[in-house]
Amino acid sequence: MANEYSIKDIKVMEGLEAVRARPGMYIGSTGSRGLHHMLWEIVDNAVDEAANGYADRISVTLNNDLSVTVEDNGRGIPVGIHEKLGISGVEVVYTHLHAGGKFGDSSYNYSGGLHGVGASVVNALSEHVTVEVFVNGKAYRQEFHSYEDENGKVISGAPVAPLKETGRTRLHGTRVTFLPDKRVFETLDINFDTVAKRLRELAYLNKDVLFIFEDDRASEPKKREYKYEGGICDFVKELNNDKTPLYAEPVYISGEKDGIKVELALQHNDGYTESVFSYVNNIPTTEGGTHETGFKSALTKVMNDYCRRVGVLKDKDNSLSGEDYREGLTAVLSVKMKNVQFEGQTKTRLGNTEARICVEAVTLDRLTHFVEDLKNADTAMKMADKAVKAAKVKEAARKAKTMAREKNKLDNAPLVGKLSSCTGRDTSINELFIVEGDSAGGSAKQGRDRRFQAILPLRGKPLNVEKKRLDQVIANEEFRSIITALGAGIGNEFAPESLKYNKVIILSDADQDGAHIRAILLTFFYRYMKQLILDGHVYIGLPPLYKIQKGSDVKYAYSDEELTRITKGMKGYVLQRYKGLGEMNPEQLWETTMNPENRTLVRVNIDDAADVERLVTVLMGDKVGPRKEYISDHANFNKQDAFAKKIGAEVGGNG
Ligand code: 1YM
Repeated sequence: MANEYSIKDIKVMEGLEAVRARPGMYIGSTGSRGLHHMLWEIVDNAVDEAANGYADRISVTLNNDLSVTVEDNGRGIPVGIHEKLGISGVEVVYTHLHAGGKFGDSSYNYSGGLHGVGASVVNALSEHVTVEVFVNGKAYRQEFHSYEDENGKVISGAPVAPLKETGRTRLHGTRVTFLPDKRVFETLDINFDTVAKRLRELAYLNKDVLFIFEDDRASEPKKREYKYEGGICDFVKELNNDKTPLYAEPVYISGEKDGIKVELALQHNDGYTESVFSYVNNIPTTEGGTHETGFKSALTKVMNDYCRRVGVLKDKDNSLSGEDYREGLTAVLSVKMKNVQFEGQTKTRLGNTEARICVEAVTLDRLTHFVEDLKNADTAMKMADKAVKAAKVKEAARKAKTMAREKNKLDNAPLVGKLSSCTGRDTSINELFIVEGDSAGGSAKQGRDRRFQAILPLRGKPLNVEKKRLDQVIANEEFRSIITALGAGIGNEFAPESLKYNKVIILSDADQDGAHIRAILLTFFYRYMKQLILDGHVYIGLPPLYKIQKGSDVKYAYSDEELTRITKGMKGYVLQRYKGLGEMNPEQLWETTMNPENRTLVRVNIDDAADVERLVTVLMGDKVGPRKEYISDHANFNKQDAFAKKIGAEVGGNG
């Protein structure tokens, strides 16, 4: 296709070409993640507009032709002509890689993404992009496309024509439609749940903004709307939904200092777990960072001062620790700032020192005011009481822990409890199978490759850890044998470098009990060895559901769909449904579930800690209603285990 426009913009096109040449550098990957990243870049621009107070409605539509439309009701991308470049603001934003430091009045850029280059990156990696701007009663439109020139070279993101006024309108805002280029991406399949989950999270983090999500790709369109008037308070309430809060309304504080905006909502429940979810510029900081540190030290200080002032702590008493004040705490901390520095293994830890100073100062000031306000006396006292109890229990726990350690020293033999260790010493390849039931454990022990596979059978259901304290967990024999087998300690003392296995594989039956056991084990790892999951060591083994035998030919099916596929047109076969691992003989168990060549493992990864937390609560909390529902919905797992899928696990061939 001829293109009259791009000639004078050769330099610009070269910029976008660089994006084409190395898409990974700009959006991380050309797989599913990268594809979703494209959407987030455009959504970020709309969210910025809302965060600056100009928009309160953002919609995302997945269209039937696999293009995506994002729209906001803000000011609209500037349509005026850029002084130096001689092209419209819209065109600058969509073709100039470094149209960073914004065009109009330079306000915040909260988007954590590509700092203003996002739109041009999306354009560079799209087959076509249409930008529509509605402002001052007028509608404008510009299209961009990628095409092959005479030499077969792909020119990407080229304007088809300059921005054009197309008519009158009563709307205001920006509408962007883009079709990701199938020559760039391995898949164009945007995941409904991923988008819904993220938009919901954004709705919590940007209160009063309405997010509308429509999926028009299927024959039955789906639609979701999210809007939270309570913002992160609603988020905290939702996280505590299945628990028993100690006071009805979350504590909410907010403030701004040195250009950093801080928002915090917290509410204690009667459980023992600390769940702090922090964000910077709407991006989850799973690994925490300076802002969390600032919050935690301020909370400890404010509460210790309060406890002394009201006499909960006497002069002779030691101050309580931060952990005590955070027992049963659910909190959401959201910080908005410029020049964000991410650190850590997964680049999800905030590194900026000024964030610690600012969050600490704002929290100290506002939270002190809160607890000193007489109308909050009840809440403040409940927080204090909870911490005092926690401190008392901790002392008992400390003793129990020492005892457990002493006991482990005594038991310090290669054989830990019922563990059948492997013979090889290479911890980088060794695998530990945690197997439901003694009989399956026996088959696994006989069927395994003993050079690198160790077996730990579990008798019955392990203790439900949700409602237990660390000392009670350690006192439980099943968990103690897991802790000892892994050899890396527990809780704050977990030492990944001492880990004895590279893969920890949970093997349980494909029924409700199996799902429950799996959930309990994952909860245990999540609570007490989170690093094990973060480092990708935890897997779920998938045993087959059916054996299909015809003569000497044996096949296995891991889901009902697979069974249908295998048996289609097949005659005279014998079908066996495995009700449990115990029904398989050692050879079959090896062949189908343990042999790295054939098996399917699901790696458990914490993509969204908030989700696990919620899920875990539903499964483990004391409200039986939601739990039953969940288990019967999901216990029957298909090829991808529904539970694992829910917590963001990915299915991998043999891991
Ligand atoms: C559906 C995507 O891009 N909305 C959007 C983008 C911008 C503005 C408003 C905007 C920003 C500013 C001034 C400013 C952008 N403008 C620019 C740039 N929605 C979507 N809505 N006026 C309008 O930040 O100063 C980049 S993005 F650079 F032109 F200002």
